[in-house]
Amino acid sequence: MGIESKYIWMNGQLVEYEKATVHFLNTALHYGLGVFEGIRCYSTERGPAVFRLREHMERLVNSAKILGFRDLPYNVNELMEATKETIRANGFQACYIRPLIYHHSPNPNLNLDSGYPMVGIAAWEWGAYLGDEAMEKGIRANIASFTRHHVNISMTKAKITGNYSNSVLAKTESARLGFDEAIMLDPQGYVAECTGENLFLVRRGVVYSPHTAAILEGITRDSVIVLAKDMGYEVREEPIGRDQLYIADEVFVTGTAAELVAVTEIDFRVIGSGKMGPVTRSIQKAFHETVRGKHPRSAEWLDYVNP
Ligand code: PPE
Repeated sequence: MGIESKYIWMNGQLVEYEKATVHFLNTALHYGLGVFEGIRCYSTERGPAVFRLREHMERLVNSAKILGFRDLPYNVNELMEATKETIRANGFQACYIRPLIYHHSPNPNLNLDSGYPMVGIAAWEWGAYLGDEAMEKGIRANIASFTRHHVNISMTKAKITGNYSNSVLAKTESARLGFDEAIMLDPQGYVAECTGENLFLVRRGVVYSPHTAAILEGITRDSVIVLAKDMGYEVREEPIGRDQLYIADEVFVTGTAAELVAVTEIDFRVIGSGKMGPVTRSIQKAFHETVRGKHPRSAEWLDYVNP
């Protein structure tokens, strides 16, 4: 189960996997001038269904706007249709989808207006991002020695490819130290997010998450807040310090790739019972039901690939 597929959609056409290439002098490669999404398609009783496809494509278009692209060759509806076409062409029941709008310039320089946006959409069959065991057992995390982006240095609402060197610094450090994932603090020292996930803590039955000013507005995060409120939990979005994580009853992370995974240890401190807690478990269960078409919220959030 690698990242291979039969076809990648590129600029309006399905291209064979091996032929979906860009040139060495491409500006996206040299300057990190791309914006991307991570989306999941789940297998359901009504065939493959994409979770919150419109919201993901809206965020992609917003990322492009934040980076400074002024005219895109495709709108949200066209990008949604192209995504479903890519899944159908590859015959996937469940997959991860990676759209990318990348800059191309015949005359590379640091002015975005020297080039124009190109668009690709890939899909591949991808299992549990943090490992199969993590879904049940949870993960061990460290606080990264690298600071998350300042809101006026890199744009935190945009999934800009270049921004991810910050995540790569933290993730690599974390892995080399023997942890599963890194928690990143914002420039003021408050908890921001992980390298590719948002973060939640539970204390005395209340669910907390850092407010969105300095983090990516995760679509899984939003879904989890809705599901948690549906279940009657109080959810508070407010600044969180690292020591609040240490003494939380439960901590968990959310993301398209990672889905919903408990954090059972941070900086060598056991969180709560050291196992996935009851609140995390209940929300994880609701999330899994939702994405598989088995929850009252499914109808609103699933986009079926085969009409
Ligand atoms: N924060 C960051 C920095 C982030 O990259 C993601 C998604 C999230 C939060 C969660 O957002 P959402 O997926 O909308 O709930 N990270 C994507 C890329 C991971 C990667 O390794 O690449 C993802 O989960 O698809």
